[in-house]
Amino acid sequence: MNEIKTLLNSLGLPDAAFNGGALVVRSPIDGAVLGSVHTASAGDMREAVARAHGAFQTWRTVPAPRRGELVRLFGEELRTHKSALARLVSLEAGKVTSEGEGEVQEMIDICDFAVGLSRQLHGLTIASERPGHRMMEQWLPLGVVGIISAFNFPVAVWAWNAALALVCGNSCVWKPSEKTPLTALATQALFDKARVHFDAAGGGAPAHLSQVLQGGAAVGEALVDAEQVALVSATGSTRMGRAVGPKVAARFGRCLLELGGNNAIIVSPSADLELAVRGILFGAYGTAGQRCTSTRRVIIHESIHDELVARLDTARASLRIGNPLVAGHLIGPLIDAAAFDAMQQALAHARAQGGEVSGGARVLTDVHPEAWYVQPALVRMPAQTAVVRQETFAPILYTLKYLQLDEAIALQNDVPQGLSSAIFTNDLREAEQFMSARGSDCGIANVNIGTSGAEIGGAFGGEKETGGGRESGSDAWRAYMRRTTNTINYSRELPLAQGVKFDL
Ligand code: UN1
Repeated sequence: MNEIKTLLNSLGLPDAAFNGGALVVRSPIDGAVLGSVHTASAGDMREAVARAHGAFQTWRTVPAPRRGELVRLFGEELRTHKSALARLVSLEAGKVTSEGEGEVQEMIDICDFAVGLSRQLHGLTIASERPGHRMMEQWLPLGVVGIISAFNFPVAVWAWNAALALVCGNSCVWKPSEKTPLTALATQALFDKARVHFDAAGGGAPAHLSQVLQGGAAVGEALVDAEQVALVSATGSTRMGRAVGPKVAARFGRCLLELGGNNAIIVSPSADLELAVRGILFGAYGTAGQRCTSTRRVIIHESIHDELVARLDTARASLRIGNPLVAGHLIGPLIDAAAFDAMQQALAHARAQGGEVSGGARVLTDVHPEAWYVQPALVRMPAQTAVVRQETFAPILYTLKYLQLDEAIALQNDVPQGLSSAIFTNDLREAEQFMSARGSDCGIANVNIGTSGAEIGGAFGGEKETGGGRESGSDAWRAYMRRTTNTINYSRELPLAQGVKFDL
């Protein structure tokens, strides 16, 4: 308890911020209570959105490179407090130390990216058909951006959204997962610090530029329903996305959805099996299988199937499971009992559907009776049955066989989700086919690396039930701006387009 108090204080949170609230926070590491935070009501959320809308009126007029300076200062706070925030991510989300640090690094990276972007945000100039006319497009600030984030990347995914939204001239309102409220409060505190430094150096950032409100579905719903929220960016389950999408569409708001994945790796006969084993292990079992990009399926050519599955199974059984803060442990706990139940249910279905299961049992109950550590599971499946086609947020890897690449690609695509995918091959034709129009149907298609652990420089997101949104790098910033097309007449005539005559 003392450790967490010191940690949270060092991140800028006063005791009152994490004591005496209605939302009790437990660490998945050992089930210990970390604190209790205050929750908001739907009414509070509506008021927060109104304040954010006020902040937007000012912020949109601040030059974009100045807005970038605020994000740069925030990135500096993240650098200074990287290890403390990473430790909090481990305590609250159960990530092993290196992955907790990687999560904060991902926040720093997107800040850097956004700072560079703040001097660009460029539109096109377009040739006009009329003499003495010029056409161009501009990208202008959009409004209030609502961010709903999940427990598994409790702060990085918010940062992808917030860093871009802020340089684009928007204000943000954040509804984090109820499972990870402390990392959200700490991140907000670091942002507030950056804002104080920004003000000291000239200022211009309104008070309610970024706010965080804790609570359950009702609070999230108030955010989704608020007319003044121009863009709702939501990360979570497909079920959540199905609830959010139509509500935002009904009021003609914009939605950016990052939902479930059911990511596969194809391993072809020419693959470097050493690389493939490492890529598959990290993808399937890293973060205890709790990434939206986690590898859920491996589709292996018949000629190497038995050898690769045996190697994977041996390596799987040797992965060190335990307290994620202890050096050397690679697999931390599942987030909670519900995650464990879902995993066991999926394994039961897999057995009933012909699967042969290795691992999957609960472990470390003697040391951590109130936590949910599991052996990673490998399931040899006879076919891509119903359970394989669904996303289970746990370390389960289903293995499947193929003979022809077309068949492997068809299997890879024959799931409702379309986030990430990969092929391990040294055959150029196979690699190119996999990435082509008749290849993977996912938003991410990798060659000789796994499905998870994307860099921030690329656009991140996927198709089908994954929701279609793109966040993070490339031109994902455009989702946070509105486009205007401008036609300017600098002649003394008024020619109409398409040769239309309307002479008086
Ligand atoms: C998520 O699991 O919601 O590509 C995001 C990755 C990370 C982000 C995952 N950079 O695995």
